[in-house]
Amino acid sequence: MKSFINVADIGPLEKALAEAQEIKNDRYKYQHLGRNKTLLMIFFNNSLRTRLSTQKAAMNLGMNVIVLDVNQGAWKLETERGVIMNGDKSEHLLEAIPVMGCYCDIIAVRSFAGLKDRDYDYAETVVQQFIQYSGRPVMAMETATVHPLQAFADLITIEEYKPQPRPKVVLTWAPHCRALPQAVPNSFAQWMAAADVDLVVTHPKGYELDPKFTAGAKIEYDQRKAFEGAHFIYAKNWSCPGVTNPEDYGKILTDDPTWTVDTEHMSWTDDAYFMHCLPVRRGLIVTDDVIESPRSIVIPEAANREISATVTLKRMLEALV
Ligand code: AN0
Ligand code: CP
Repeated sequence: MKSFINVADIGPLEKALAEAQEIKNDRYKYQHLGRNKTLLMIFFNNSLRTRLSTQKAAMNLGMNVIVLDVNQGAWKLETERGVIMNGDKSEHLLEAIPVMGCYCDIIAVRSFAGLKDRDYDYAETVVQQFIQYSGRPVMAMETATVHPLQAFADLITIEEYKPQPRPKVVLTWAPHCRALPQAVPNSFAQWMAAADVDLVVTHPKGYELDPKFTAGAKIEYDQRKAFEGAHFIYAKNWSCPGVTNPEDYGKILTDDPTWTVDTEHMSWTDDAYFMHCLPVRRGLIVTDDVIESPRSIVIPEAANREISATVTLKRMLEALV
């Protein structure tokens, strides 16, 4: 695998899931693969799970790891071309990226959507520059539009907990006080569409995700109808993707509290498991009762981030010449 961005990059999902199980049984099995190989993790945004689980995965594989928080201690980076750099930014990404590539074998990048310019975000401008100029394979640790390590971990979790073949999986929008990216729901929809599940996406009007990610999913605007018969409820907030109204891109269109997942919502389902990628704001996305209930699997879901990252890095190491 050269870079890891989309579901197609991992190949057949049954094979990836079998490898996840193999790693789970012995997470140090491939420790020889990473000997004298270095992973450089670049963070433009905050992280708890991605930072820890990806670093742990690299250590499982015997790699060396360097972590750089671009906003803490590095030079402030300019990302646009053609600007006169007389402001607070001391270095251009176009020099910084090839320099970063000199010190590692694989680069992992976290760079969220700016949520101001849809074309800039959806062209994956920052990550494409890493792919083009670093000379290294790039692993997405949540980019402007995708979060494949999360979606892969979600798939592993669903595989482990599903009560029947082809379970009903519901991705539901829920309210939030700050505008959030669409990367998590985009990747979740993309990976579920490729998996053996029935995917229903539910959200208020105006929150339609980019159809390139939701192809194959059923869109249901009535949240109650969507929840009926569900085996998994996957809650997430996202800001307006700007599909129907480009000028609303990145905006909060509603904070309707009736979309918060509470025990009544869960009673509409077929005793569904509750999932969320975390971090989650209680009282907005989900109530305390639901997230603390025995049907909440947010912690095993987070634990599977180590597994998805180990399988992914293993594949990337195998592809190095
Ligand atoms: C981020 C998001 O919604 O994309 C990261 C989630 C993994 N969440 C926040 O910024 C709170
Ligand atoms: N789920 C997830 O990616 O969490 P972090 O933002 O803490 O890494």
